Amino acid sequence: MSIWHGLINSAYRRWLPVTDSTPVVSLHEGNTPLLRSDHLSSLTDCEIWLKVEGANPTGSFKDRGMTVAVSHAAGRGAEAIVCASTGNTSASAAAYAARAGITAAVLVPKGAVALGKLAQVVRYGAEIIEIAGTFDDCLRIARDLAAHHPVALVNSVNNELRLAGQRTVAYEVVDALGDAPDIHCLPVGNGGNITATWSGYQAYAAAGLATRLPRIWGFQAAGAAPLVHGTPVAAPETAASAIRVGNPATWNGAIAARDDSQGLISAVTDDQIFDAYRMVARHDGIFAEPASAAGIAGILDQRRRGHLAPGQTIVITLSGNGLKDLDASLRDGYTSTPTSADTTDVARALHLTT
Ligand code: AN7
Repeated sequence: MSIWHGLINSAYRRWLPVTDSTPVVSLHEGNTPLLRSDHLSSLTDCEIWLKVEGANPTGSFKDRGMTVAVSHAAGRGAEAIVCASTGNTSASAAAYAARAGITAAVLVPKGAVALGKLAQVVRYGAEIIEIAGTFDDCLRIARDLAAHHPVALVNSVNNELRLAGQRTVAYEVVDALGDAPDIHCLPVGNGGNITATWSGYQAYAAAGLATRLPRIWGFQAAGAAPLVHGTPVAAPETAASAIRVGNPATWNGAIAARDDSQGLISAVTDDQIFDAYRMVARHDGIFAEPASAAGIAGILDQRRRGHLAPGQTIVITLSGNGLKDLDASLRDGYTSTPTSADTTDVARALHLTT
């Protein structure tokens, strides 16, 4: 039996920009479950697989890139890393920095980060800067800081290290399914993950490890869909806070992934996202954060519009863990039955009459 020790210590190491002298900063990220969804498969007449990225150590796909970026920062002797974030990047950066003994500073839009992500950053001990602005403002400032001060930027912008790590999701999918799927769906915010996922498939196919390439279908929230409209959105709005991005930094990469794969980038409403969020928990047993469900909302939307041919193999990235955003789960309240601490009372509440 082989035991998983994280991406850099796995067979995927040869795909990563590390050398023997690069220290390994890892929380044993990667190797996430790829689960078949019986429910979504029957709804779409396709074969649907869910890549559960919320199973990563800090609860999102960001850990794949962060292990590489922070390992390099540690190898260079960096004392501080900085990132802008809608939440998940900051949680991941803070955790890997803690493990490396490096200071992390995270720039987040004030009042716009899910509480679980903030709670993570607090515990990992990062310096938290809450900016009166959007994620896009945070990213602009983080880039400025890195350009003028001795801090390493660990956002995925122009960051081959982060993207190289995030490519591994495609390798895992091909290795699990035996080849690339027909379609890979995922949520799109800043554009890094769609770019990395597509280039991962390309790299594997170029090496002869996959015989074909998937179409990449990316989905943005309707109120934050600059790539769909072809122009930045000044005041992006969606309850799926992870993808509330108005001016994606990896704009060209996202568009290239769409066009080169003969795929699409489309918008889904918050209602569609939240319906999908409830559905995947209720029917597949996977608690994913709202933004994560955009890929499911998207495939169902394409199906409803008659744009999804039956019989295809489809992988959907569920990018983050539902525990990160408890407000989203409880915002509509919940029903429960109060009882006394008495078995008979509980049995009656459960309608167990015999
Ligand atoms: C759950 O944490 O951008 O298109 O700063 O957390 O690569 O940005 C998060 C993005 C999808 C979108 N799903 O990925 C951040 C951040 C979840 C996310 C995305 C994010 P990109």
